[in-house]
Amino acid sequence: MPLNIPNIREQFPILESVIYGKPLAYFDNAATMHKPRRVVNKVTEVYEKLNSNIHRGVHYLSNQATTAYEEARQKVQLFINATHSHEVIFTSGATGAINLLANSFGESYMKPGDEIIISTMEHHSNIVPWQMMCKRRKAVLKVIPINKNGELILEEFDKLLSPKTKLVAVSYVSNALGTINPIAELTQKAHANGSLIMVDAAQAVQHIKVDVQALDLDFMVFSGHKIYGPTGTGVLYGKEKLLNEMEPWQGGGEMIKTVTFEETTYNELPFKFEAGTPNIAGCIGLGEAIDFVSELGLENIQSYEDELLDYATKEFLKIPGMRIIGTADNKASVISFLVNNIHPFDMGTMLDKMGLAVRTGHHCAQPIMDFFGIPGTLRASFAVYNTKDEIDRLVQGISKVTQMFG
Ligand code: C6P
Repeated sequence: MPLNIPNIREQFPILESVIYGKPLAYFDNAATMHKPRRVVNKVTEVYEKLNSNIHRGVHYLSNQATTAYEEARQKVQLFINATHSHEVIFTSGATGAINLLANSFGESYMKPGDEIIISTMEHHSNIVPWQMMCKRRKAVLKVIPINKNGELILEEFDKLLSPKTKLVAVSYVSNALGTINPIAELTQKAHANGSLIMVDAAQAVQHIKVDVQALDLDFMVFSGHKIYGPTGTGVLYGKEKLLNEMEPWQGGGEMIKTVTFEETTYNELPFKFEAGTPNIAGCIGLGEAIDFVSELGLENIQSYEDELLDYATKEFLKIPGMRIIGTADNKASVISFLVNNIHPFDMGTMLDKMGLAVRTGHHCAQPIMDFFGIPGTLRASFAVYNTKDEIDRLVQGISKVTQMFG
């Protein structure tokens, strides 16, 4: 069903911003997305009408806040099609979720000499926590290589799998290249080898339907702020059995059943993994963001964004000297690029003066930049509120800067 884009844009007050006298055209959606008014209002409403700590009080407001928080968990459950709502652990973001998993999984399952497989195209958040865990547990980190289009080399993945592989931790969509990885195939191969899989869906859930049961994922993480929700929110999904087996990472309030100075017993799921007061208003706001996405329909969002990606790719390639980094067959709405030898920072700064917000740098994915032998790229990433007119302005802006640099 075609989306009513002008109507969608009206729901995002920030899109009316004027930057250096020019209307804002925001292409930094992979870094964070803007929030529709209903999400902002929901967070305000929590503070104005519900504010109270959850799962603790007998009083009215505490019960109201607890109900709203747990309803948000159920919205996430339905959105990712988890079997139980207690398989949804609220975290501070994808980074928080991966650190939780790396610590708990490491403590519970990894022995010296065990192996974990990641890929060359991971975000630092899906590299560093595993490196730290491998150091602690004397485990081995292996890396799936990519080809020059920015796609995983699956035959090499097959060779890396071994009886010692405990976990495969890969991104669904690369933030720096836009590549959509063949998660169903990777999962099937990991499981056939007796290994578990964790999918970093930080750049996927806002574009593609991620059904954890259909894909048979063991773990999955994402960030709320990249799916039109508040910052400081995120999710770790895990299969009930695995979460039950795992040791908690952080200790504190809410994650305990009983505490004495001799011993502590832990709470049941999901609370075992949610020590301390969580981001109550933020998580309720994330539930509202999920409603926003679900009401538009992810398939509608995806087909509109695919249209933007195709259009932008064709128009970008008309610019002399344009080099797109990440040319996989299957891509989400992210374009990383360089033009001639213009430094991304210079181009990005000049585009900013035209009201065009793109990201520049290594995008927290330095191994990808090393692979392509470049210091960084410019990156334009599209959300459902972007338009072809905005892309035309971006193309004109890039062309103008290119001409200025001769
Ligand atoms: N990528 C980008 O501009 P946090 O910071 O925890 O919300 O998300 C971390 C993260 C994990 N995995 C992937 C694939 C990501 O893209 C990100 C965040 C942003 O590309 C910030 S560097």
